[in-house]
Amino acid sequence: MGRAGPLTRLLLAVTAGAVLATLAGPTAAGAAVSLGQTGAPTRGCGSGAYLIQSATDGPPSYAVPSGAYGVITSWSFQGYSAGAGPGTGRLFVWRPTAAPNQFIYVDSTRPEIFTGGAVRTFATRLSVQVGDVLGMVAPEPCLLGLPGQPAGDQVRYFLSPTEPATGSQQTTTGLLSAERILVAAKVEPDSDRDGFGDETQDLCPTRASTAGPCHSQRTAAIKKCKKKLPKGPKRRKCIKRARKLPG
Ligand SMILES: [Ca+2]
Repeated sequence: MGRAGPLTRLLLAVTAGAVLATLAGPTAAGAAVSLGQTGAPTRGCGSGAYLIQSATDGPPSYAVPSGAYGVITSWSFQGYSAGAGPGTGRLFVWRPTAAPNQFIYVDSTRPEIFTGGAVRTFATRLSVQVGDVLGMVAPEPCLLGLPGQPAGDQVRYFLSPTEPATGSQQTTTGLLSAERILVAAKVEPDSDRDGFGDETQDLCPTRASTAGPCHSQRTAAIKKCKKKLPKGPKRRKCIKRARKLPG
């Protein structure tokens, strides 16, 4: 091979920039990350097929990374712009097992209506664990399967006339190679494991007992001292003790 052409050099520079941006970004501190990818769908998804992105040949990953994750707080999809129209679909989350063709059904979103040719993002709240992968059920085209896709991209699927129960283990009956489900999701940390994403859904990410504002123990205790005790040394002592509580 000869020297890298201008386009190759540009791509290398862009890639290097993206890597630096990633390293410099807040992801290392456990900020929200994006899973999967959107794009113009090119292949049908089979109207009732439960699709699972069981493997990817390269980034972006469809699996929840290690860390304090989390909760899927939104998901995105670009509707098909021809044929029967953009249609509807749901995001599913699956937990891999030791058997490559068996997955535990974790949770799913409600059906959402897509927009043809445009990416739409939908709010949701799905608790996930490290290693959980994205899946989808959509009657309209939702797969990317253009020639040249790496063979290591794998979508497993099964058909079911009724929806499986959450928590149930399902066996996939089909395997599509060189395919990606064009669905993306945002997963946020959930440090207190209360099922609310710490960045956009949980106003008190340090306490599992509430997703509302953190009530300061200190403020509450000082208030109690003032209500309970008349002005004097007892009240001052009470307040002094209360000031040592977490704010
Ligand atoms: Ca939380």
